[in-house]
Amino acid sequence: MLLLPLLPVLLLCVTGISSSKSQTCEDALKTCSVVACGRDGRDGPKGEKGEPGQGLRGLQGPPGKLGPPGNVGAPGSPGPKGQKGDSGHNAEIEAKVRQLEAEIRTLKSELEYAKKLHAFSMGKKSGKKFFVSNHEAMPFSKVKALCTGLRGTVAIPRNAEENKAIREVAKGNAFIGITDEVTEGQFMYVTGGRLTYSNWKKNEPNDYGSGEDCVVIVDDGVWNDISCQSSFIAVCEFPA
Ligand code: MAN
Ligand code: CA
Ligand code: CA
Repeated sequence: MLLLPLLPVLLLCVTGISSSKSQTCEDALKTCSVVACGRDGRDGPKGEKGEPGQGLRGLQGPPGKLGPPGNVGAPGSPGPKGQKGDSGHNAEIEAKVRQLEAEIRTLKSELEYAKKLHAFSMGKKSGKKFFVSNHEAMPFSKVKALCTGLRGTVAIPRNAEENKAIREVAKGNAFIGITDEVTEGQFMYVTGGRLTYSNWKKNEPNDYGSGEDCVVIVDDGVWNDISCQSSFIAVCEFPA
């Protein structure tokens, strides 16, 4: 009952406080002789979103960061067939081949020179066949094998000149490449064919004793038929 006469003053003070937001309750105590100071009330509910502003739209910003890579796609269809490639080459091997080719050319040249020198030293005449002997006596079969092994044939005189040459090369009695081993009495060249030249000694061939099927060049170049198993000097022949 005691506060009742003060109510108008209290109301004035409350009205005064509420009219100035910056005025605290303590401030109100300075102006009001009577005031009741309590705790602040709770916050009110949030207001509704306001209308969009009326200002100008801002400039577009820079592009954002690159996103993460996508999944690997399915394989594409095969492309068209390419052109044929270069044949493989190896510079090192090619250089070696050129070096070997050069060495072969040098060796061929050296061999030609050595052959010419050898033929000259053996008295070979240009365009004439060439006779060679080691002056060793042996059976006819050995003479054939020796000459074949030297890539030649048993010496055959086809004319008087060659007959003389063989005799001079042999420096003794030598077998020549003529026999009647196939048909008795029918002398043939070991390289094939019937005789086109002969130089038989008087009364030869006589197929003496158990038979004579080989031919030896004797004395001054005349021929005698003789046993193929007997031994005479080997003379080989090489082409002109
Ligand atoms: C004599 C002649 C030749 C024969 C020889 C065989 O010299 O009858 O015809 O070839 O003997 O040693
Ligand atoms: Ca005979
Ligand atoms: Ca004889």
